[in-house]
Amino acid sequence: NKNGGGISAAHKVPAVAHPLAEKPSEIASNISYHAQFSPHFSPFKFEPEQAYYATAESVRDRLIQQWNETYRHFHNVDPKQTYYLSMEFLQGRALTNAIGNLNIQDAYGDALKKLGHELEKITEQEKDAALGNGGLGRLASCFLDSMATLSLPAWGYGLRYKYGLFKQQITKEGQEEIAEDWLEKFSPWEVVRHDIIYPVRFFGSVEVNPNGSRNWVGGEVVQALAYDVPIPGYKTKNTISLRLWEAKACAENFDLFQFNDSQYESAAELHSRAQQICAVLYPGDAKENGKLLRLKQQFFLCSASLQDIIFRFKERKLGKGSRQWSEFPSKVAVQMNDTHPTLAIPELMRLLMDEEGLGWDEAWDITTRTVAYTNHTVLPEALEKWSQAVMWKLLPRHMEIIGEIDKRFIAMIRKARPDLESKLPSMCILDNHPQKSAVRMANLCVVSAHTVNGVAQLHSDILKSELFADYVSLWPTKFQNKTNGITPRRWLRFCSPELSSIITKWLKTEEWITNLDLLTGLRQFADNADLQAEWASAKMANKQRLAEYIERATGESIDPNSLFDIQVKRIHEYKRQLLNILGAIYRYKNLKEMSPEERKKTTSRTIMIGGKAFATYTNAKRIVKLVNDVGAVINNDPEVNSYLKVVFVPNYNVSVAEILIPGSELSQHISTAGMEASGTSNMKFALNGCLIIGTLDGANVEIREEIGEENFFLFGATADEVPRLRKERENGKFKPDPRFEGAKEFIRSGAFGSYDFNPLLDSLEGNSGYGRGDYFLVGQDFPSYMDAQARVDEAYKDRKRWLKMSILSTAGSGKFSSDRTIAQYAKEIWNIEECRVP
Ligand code: NBG
Repeated sequence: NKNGGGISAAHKVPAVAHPLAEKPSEIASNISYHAQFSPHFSPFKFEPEQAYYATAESVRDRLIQQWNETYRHFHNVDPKQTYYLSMEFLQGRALTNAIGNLNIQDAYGDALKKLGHELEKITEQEKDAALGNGGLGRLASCFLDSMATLSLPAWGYGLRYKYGLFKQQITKEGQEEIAEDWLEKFSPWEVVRHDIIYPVRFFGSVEVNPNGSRNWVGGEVVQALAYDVPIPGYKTKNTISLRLWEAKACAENFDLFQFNDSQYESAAELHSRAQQICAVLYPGDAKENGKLLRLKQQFFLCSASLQDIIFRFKERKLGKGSRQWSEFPSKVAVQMNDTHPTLAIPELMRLLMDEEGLGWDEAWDITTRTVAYTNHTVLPEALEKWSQAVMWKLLPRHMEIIGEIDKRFIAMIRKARPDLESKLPSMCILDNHPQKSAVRMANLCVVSAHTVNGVAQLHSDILKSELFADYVSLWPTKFQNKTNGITPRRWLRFCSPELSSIITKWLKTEEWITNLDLLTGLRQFADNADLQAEWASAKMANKQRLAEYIERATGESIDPNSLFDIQVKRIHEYKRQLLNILGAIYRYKNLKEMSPEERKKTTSRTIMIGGKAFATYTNAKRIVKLVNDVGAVINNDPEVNSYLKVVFVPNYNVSVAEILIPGSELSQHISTAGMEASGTSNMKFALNGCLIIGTLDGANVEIREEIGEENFFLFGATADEVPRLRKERENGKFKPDPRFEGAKEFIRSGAFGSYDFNPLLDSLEGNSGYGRGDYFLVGQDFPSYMDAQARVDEAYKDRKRWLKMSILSTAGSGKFSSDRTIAQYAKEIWNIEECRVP
């Protein structure tokens, strides 16, 4: 065995020590025990893969102890609890995080050494749990980490997709999507709860009982089975649950008679239809049945979670008698992560009325005091609208309830606020447009939720002044801001141990890991030569690790002495990767025109761009192709490739981010102002001492405030200028910058190959309109972007100044801890308190 330990190590030490063993030798014996007695592979194999599963299982043993204690404690104390409903959780890998949160990394490192393995290599065996698309899903995962760390009584509820976000492969054609089978072998982090299972109905009809009550009957019923994932807190015993539902057909739905009659497909049909529900994250919804499947997923999550929440509420009886329903909102807070779980509203109404026998007024009072809604975007295409026809078919009882909510809302406006009557067509829930009648999910949320929040100050202001402006005078206190945050455990402590040690050394405490505001203590040392030297060497180590990764992933060798400039996020026109690559093209053109002497005076850069394009988003895929083709030319041009490289980082995901972010020096957050609700990677980069070039958009605004405007490379139009600029452009008043025209012309000339990039370039021309006429103002912002880039080049030449700015970035990032965000949700929206396991 090339790892040294191998077979003999795994099998010489069968005796299992206590699961909470602290000595490396005992931990080693626990790991060996799992390799031998929780076998998933043929015996006598102890390669890194087997070592990973055995290590994960031994860590899980520890978690299960704390986890059970947490359940018991919550049960006994019976506090108000928060339930975070989200269609997405982008968890990434769990092993490093669990070992780190339990603070046992050294002991596990030593134990694995005894077994002939290296912890770092073992952790790389784990597949990312990618049950999310991007920022929204990763935010949910950071929130869980903070809820556990703050010892809050809280749960995450999601779906157990078999295939998470696709794997991105780059071929000659550009991006190719490959199914990512994260459960291919199994996940050691989930525990199936065979006793937690609820029926969820689809289709059918509404039956009216003689007493006037209504019941949803018929249709098809599938079972929701719970899989729990432990979420350990940092420096607390509290370990909370992410409960993921899986869909199963009931045994009685399997038609044995048909099967025995050799009609295999129809006999198994319900089974396969049940399996479809949790098959993939975000099924394509271009066609009707894709839309239906997505709606089924959303309802499945809401119904199973609410049945579970109600079960728990009823199970914990106060004293001897049973609980009063009126207490429900003082025991339960439901947070809807975007509009995806909006069906929680009519489903809670239905369960309370039809299953529990409450009247409308009481059910409505309970529901509205329980649910809160977070908006994550103002992009029109992301605001969900479901066809009324599809909804009537799939959820007839819920459509009755939604109709009634709407009717009462309209009546209330007419009575209490006749001044708003003219706004009703856009404020009400049902859009009864004859051809495309729809249910507006965001309106249902605003009408029903006690609180609506945006995810950064600017975004929350825009919600109040534009998207939801009409509701503000009606419910002035309903709208709040909760600026996003990120967990400093995963995004600094664990992904950059070198920088973390330096911070701890200079602050003389580790407390910053749970009280991130303490980072301001670094400000006083920003000029200190010793700190700067240590800082530079940690950054260099991270850059080297990143360079090695890039070489492995792409074959491209990059120079760690060049400026590492990174833009990683989903590919979208509003995020303007196109601005980045046009800037790179201009830089290349410029370098080509310089003399060798002049070139030597420039700042060498490695521009890295990564991110996935939605499978059917053609322009986004063209951008991926363009970045790759530009890279192929520049990186192979011996005249300039020691001054500039452009690398497309394939298959960007959480674990790739954990390598890229610590090694970054400059990162780009350059969306058209007003369009990026918050952004969260901007926070991760800044926390890691990376400087930002960016627009006044989303959380950039607050980051710049916190770290100081002199440490932020600002450019571009502001959100309030954007409508005017679009108008001016439409009226032919826009005069493009020659540098912008030159960059586009260079692509058109075929300098980057024969692929037809014209549709992409054409989107930057012509009259304004969504997706054309340069709606995203790339040309408008290009000159100021290039000027900001020139300031970056200058700043980078001054080592001391750059290091100072880098230290000040980290020092000013305290506000962006998700601990702060979650503490605000807990206090200002959920009204829940710490419930710490003794
Ligand atoms: C995204 C926004 C980001 C924001 C995250 C998390 C959606 C619908 N929205 O700007 O685009 O950071 O949500 O709030 O994915």
